[in-house]
Amino acid sequence: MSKTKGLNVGIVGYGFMGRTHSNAWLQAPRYFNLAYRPVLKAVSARNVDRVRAFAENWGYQSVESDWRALIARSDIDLIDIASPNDTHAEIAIAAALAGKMVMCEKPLGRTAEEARAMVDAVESAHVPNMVWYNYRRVPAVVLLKKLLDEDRFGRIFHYRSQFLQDWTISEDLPQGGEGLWRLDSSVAGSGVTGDLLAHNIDMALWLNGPITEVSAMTETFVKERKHNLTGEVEPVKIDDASAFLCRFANGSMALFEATRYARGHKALFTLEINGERASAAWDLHDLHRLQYFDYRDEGQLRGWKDIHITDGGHPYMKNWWVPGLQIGYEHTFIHQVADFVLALDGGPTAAPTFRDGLATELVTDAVLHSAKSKKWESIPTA
Ligand code: SOE
Repeated sequence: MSKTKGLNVGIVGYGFMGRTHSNAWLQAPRYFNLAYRPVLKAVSARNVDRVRAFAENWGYQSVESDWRALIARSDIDLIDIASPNDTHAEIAIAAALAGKMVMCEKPLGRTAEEARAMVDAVESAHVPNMVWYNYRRVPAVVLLKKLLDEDRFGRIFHYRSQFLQDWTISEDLPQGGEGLWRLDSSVAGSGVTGDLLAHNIDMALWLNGPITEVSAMTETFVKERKHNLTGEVEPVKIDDASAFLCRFANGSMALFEATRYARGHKALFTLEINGERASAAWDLHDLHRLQYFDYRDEGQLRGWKDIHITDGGHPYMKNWWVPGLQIGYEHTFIHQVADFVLALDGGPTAAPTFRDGLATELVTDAVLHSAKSKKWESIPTA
């Protein structure tokens, strides 16, 4: 297949994620040898002036002010959903019914129920689908997955993971509307459980297998905030912080925590895994490094290795610069596009699929239920 064959992309949304996705569609064919060349065909959003400016900046050929019009177009192959969470299900289901491929920003839906309807839609329509859990494609994390698959760790005892931020501490911060819809539960679905812990859970399910049961607690530290759309002070219904204990099917036990109230931390996504023979740790603030300890090393030299993941032999790195030079956040989205497009050309199925996204939401739903019931909740299969 020649690189001249276009993959026509129509994106919904022009916020933070609209920018990361657009950049990825543009850059992927420049760094990866792809059989299809993504074409930025159209962008849809309600504000016509702003959507035009966005289209001009990123090189979209046309604009639509209604996502339904975008889906109705016969010149669009793939719908990329980069709009707030309350729009995901309706758009994805309509796109699948129209026979379009669908890529959806995380979390898949606001609830597992919404996510399940989305899975049913894409699977009945047999359309390629993927959720943008981008952190799976940090090269250091992909290397960790490879080391786990090579069974270097032996039996896994522990997994622990956090996502710490501090941007909602001020009581004066309003909720709702552009940029702040993540604080409005009717739009977001939940607070940090769906927004941040979902990343930790997606990665954990991929690295360490299914979670069987959870016991959780959540807290809303600021109980009322002015709503940007109504102008009224309204109750805050999202979780500001969320923590849970869980068991994995492989017998390991785990601790997860996410908050927007950890003063000084901006996006500190961490994980550590402890096995019988080896341990590893990674964090997003130092994303190009993997910490690795192997008990089988010679005793007098045994210790934690700080591996700089920039060699050509490291995952994805041969497509970038020369050894020693790093890549960053935006590259994780570029890798995701590259893998999705490679899968269209006969490569391995690109995960996380919508069904994988549902598996994460079954855990986030159970976390929210457990925090209310104060009981252990078991996790159904996706
Ligand atoms: C929230 O601040 C947020 O932007 C999340 O919505 C993203 O998914 C995460 O990657 C960074 O933090």
